[in-house]
Amino acid sequence: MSERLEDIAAAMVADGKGLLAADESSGTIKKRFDVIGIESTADSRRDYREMMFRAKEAMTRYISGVILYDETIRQKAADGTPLVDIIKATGAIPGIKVDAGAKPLAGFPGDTITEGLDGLRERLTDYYKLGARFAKWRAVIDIDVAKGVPSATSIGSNAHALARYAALCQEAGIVPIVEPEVLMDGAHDIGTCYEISKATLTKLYTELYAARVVLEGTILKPNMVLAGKKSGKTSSPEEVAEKTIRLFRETVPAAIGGIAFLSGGQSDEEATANLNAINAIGPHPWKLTFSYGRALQAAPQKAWSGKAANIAAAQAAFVHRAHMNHLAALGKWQPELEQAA
Ligand code: 5MM
Repeated sequence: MSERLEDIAAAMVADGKGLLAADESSGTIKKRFDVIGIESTADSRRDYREMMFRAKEAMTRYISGVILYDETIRQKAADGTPLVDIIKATGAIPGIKVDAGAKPLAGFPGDTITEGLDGLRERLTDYYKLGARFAKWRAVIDIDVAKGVPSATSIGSNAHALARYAALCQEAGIVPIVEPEVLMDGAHDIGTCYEISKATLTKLYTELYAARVVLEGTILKPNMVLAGKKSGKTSSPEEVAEKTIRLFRETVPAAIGGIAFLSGGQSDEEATANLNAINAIGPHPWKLTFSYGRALQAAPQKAWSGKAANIAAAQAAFVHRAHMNHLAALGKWQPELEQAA
């Protein structure tokens, strides 16, 4: 495969394929395993992820790349094959989460700043040698309007950190996924999500330009424009699509390599229906696909439940969700396909 940043970025969003976000940090994967009653150990995490990476139909037809966690990129499968080699053999590209998590922003209660820039240049060199050709950094922007969250300082600091991260990635020959996640956890309405996402993306691209990041060699991983979960409102896919695309047309340069959404706590089918509606109102200046964690993994996780005997069923559940999202990335998904399965 070409090593040019713009070619790697293009491959990440090509042909209706999307990304599997399997980069849960140890704390997050433990929470997921708690739900299915599985102890989180290095071996159980390995077995679970190996199950997905060996789901050949999903990996060869629907998944363009996998975002890994530091532990996983160094792990070997039960038979001794490095997990990275299993991914590469399917034609998918290995990637790596390089941020060190969102921490409280001093002086701004309720806001966070994502850490991880110290020593990043050296870590990227190491990850390149381990096979990573793209990376991910997630900034977290919560919304609580009554409390003044997010502050302009939080948006500015996070955008600046994303730009410094992106520039370091490109220096190392690695495509940066820039993820400024405006959370859907709050009680806000869809219009507020739109405004906060607009302020965030505007600042992000100002910082990326200032840092001399080559936009063609980047992927944006954004939230969709949605009402907050605690608002009790669910926006229709048509409204989500219209507002999300309007937002991007106002703020996201056509030059970027592509867009791969996070699912952010939407149900599996909601995340698919919204992505489909977004692509159905195209053509758009960018490819728009998925980089889902929960919306791709919830079903296979439940089906697997830590038992070797369930591997085939779990892989089938993963293939199904990957297939549905592949169709949505092409604007060709229909709800009946879920029932049929
Ligand atoms: C898979 O979860 C990722 C890692 O989260 P932590 O660092 O908190 O463990 C997360 O960044 C994920 O890649 C994105 O949020 C997208 O995942 P969802 O579940 O929102 O699609």
